[in-house]
Amino acid sequence: MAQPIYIVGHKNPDNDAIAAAVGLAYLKTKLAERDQQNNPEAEVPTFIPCRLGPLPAETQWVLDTYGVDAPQLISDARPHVGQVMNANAPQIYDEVTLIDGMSAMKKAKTSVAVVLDETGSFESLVTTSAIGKCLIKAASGEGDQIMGSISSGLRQNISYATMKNVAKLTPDMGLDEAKEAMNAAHTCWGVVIDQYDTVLGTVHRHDINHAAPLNFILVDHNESTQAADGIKDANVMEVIDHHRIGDFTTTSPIEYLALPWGSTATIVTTRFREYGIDIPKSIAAVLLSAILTDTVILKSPTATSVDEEQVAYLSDIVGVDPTEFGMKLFKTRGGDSDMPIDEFVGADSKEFDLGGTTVLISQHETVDSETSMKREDEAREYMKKLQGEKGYGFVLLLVTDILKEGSYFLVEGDHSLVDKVFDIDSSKAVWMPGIMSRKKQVAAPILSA
Ligand SMILES: [Mn+2]
Repeated sequence: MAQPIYIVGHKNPDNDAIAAAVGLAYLKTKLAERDQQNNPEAEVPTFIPCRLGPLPAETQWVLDTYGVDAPQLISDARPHVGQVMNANAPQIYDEVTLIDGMSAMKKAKTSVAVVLDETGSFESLVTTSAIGKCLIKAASGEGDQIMGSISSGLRQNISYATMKNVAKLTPDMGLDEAKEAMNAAHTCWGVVIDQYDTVLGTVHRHDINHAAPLNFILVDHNESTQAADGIKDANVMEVIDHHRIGDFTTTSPIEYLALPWGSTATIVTTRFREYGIDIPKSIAAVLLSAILTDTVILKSPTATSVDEEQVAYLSDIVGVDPTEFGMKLFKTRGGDSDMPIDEFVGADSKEFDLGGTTVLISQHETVDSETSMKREDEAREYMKKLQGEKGYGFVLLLVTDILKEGSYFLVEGDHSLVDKVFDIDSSKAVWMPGIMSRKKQVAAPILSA
């Protein structure tokens, strides 16, 4: 059977990193199925969407709402015990005889079997060679006598041949760790048991020493600092990305698709369309959500006409208005009414030095500034406290409404500089249309004043 192919986005995944993996795994599977129709010999590999961290709130929401499985959580790109184990070893009970054990192994075409106690829990392993040794020991006499002693030997209980030492492993254990466990138990054999005490398979030291690197397709990233740990030891087959090309290198030629569009989900959507593969509603919703979050509902300067076109195409399939759908996504991030106030004000804050005075400029991005502004008094109180404690010249909070495309300015402390730079009276909240970027539109003019 062909080795599975893992499709994974960057560390600390955002919605796009996850959606691109989900969408591409679906597309690749459909393409492989189509190849198989034309060529029945062709194998359909398993494409496994993966992720390197928790699901963002909006991803959780879209997966739940449209009934899509979350990608598998992985910790790194190296093979783990679960990927090298032999899952075919038969499971037998400890009351059986050596001959029963032999026939179970013959049937399963393996040289190892798992022995369970009467409660069904793991007891030990047994191998064909250990049974052979038992029989040699049992053999006595000459000629027919030998035959007789062997056949009665075969009727001995399986426990005569079971191993004394077996390392207990878990499927997510790294191979180095598994090797250590085997060394500690003075054995070449391990048994893989999950958290429900179910035996999943067996591992021999040989399986670990000869483990093949795993196959990967990278989406929404290419730089090694953002990639799964151990990616350098993996077999990267393909990259689909919309970021700058960093330190990515390979030893052999691969498919590498990088386009300066608003999201990786946009690129994946165009691939579906180029290949003429229908996008089901559920997958369309996942891809649409990622284009909308990565491009801030097409308002970000990174959004292109290609993104717009895919948003129109996908929202048609899903049957939603893209702006309303995008708002729902951003609202799942919550926080406007229930976020602790220190986070509301301080989660995205930066200090700036104005030659002697330090000021703090914070930004709270929202799709619902009305709800956010209901917390104005509470925010101001916290800002005042911050200002006093840290001795800031002023604390400026931008409550940026990404839908209305503007920001409320809230200032505590000496607001004369802000007033001068922006020609406003910020003794109370002021709505500033068009101001979205702290770096370009707020900090820069304040610093150069
Ligand atoms: Mn992206």
